[in-house]
Amino acid sequence: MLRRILSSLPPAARLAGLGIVLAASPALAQTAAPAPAAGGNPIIKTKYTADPAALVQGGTVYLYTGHDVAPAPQERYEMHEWLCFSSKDMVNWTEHPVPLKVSDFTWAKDDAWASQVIARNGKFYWYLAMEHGTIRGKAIGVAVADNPVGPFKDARGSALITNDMTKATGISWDDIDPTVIIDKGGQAYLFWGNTACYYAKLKANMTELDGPIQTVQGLPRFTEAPWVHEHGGWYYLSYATEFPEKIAYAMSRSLEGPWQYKGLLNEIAGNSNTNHQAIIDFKGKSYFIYHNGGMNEKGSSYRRSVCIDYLNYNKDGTIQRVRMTTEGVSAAK
Ligand code: FUB
Repeated sequence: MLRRILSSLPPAARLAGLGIVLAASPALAQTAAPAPAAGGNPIIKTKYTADPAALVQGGTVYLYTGHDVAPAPQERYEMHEWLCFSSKDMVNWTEHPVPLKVSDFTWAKDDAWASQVIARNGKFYWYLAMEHGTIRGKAIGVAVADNPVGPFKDARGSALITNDMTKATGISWDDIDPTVIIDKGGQAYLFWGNTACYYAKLKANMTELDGPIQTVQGLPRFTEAPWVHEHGGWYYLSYATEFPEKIAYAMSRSLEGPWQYKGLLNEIAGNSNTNHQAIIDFKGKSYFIYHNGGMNEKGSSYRRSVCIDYLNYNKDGTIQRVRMTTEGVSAAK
């Protein structure tokens, strides 16, 4: 019986659809593999997730991602909304209702690309890359909420960064991949870019620039996906390098540089030409959060999935190469 039903399916459905087919038949369900337990990579197994950004708030990690929805076998980005998940142990994740869509920004056209949320003065500011509706190219907007899971709303009613504000490259997609940090003195900085890495100070209201846009120097072969974090008195600027992308990093004592290039942090992530990392400390351990194209046989550079592995620092503050694993991390206590 099982053989007859399976042989009537196309080959891909025999693999991908096995669980669905078996679930439809109680007799066959007995032979089905048990549903995967929580844990292991990728961490979200119900939908494609990309471009992770994580925010630690007390004993909870909030994970914000893009949502790849391009149907296989199409090889193009199709992304209209951002997703939010939370966890108290980095293994068990709860999905929250979609907190934000491109359509929440009247000035934006499409492309819910990479983003990051930061907390300040009891509010949560979410910086997001989108295609601008009237100014050619990508742009960065900011949304605000009273709660890390939303509801978020456009904080300005206009883009914070548009393509006509940055001139270091001739491309129209250099204003993507925002990352945001507040230094020890309370000064907020926004970094972003593709091909060139830009940064600018933010006013305390977090919704306006506070000075000129500058270009970061000292990041060899910078492609995109900057992520800035602090650990042990050092600032780190990790970024996607070359294409297909690996992740490299630089260190500095100041967010305004000089940045010292330290080499590669992560290799090309399985089945995906992008990698897009976020780095956090949580409950005494450090984590490297990234995406690959490995969730199922339809996974690819355009159907990506967020994964988590450990990040280990050396005594001198440099970082060991990440080991991407299928098992992922253990529950944090
Ligand atoms: O998700 C769209 C783009 O792919 C992001 O902006 C890049 O970082 C890459 O992950």
